[in-house]
Amino acid sequence: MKKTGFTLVEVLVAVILVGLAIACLLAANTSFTNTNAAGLDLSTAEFLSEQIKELTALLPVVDPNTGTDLFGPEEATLADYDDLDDFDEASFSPPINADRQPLSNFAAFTQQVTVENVNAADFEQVVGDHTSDFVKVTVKVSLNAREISSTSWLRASLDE
Ligand SMILES: [Ca+2]
Ligand SMILES: [Ca+2]
Repeated sequence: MKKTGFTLVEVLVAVILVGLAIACLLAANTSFTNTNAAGLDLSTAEFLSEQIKELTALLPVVDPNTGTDLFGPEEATLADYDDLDDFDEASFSPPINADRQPLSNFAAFTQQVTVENVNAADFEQVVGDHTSDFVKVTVKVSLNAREISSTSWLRASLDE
């Protein structure tokens, strides 16, 4: 018997194989895109945490005028905040940069700041406001109300 072309079954098998290959490529591409997007969001979150760190780096830990009288903002507006605990429980959406300006390009992101005194012997242990020389600042960044990163660092009031 002489074969002159492909049988219907051979053609069908070939079509199915090509279809499977395309489906696999599409799936791989989608997961790559998702991973890429998540990486980009994390980089943005890191950038936004960094803005708060830079903004507060030069501020004293306690208010220059009233000292430890009050924990929290003595001033009415962000522009006048002049110590670290002024930023406790502050939430910025759109997020702000190190110059306290809103970053409207990142409007879907939120910076949530927490300022806590921690035990000098155990930085994991939160103590009463203004009862230690060490302060932990935490910035949580969320995208569309979903938290995507949390960054903390320490400041000491000893260095002032
Ligand atoms: Ca203040
Ligand atoms: Ca304050």
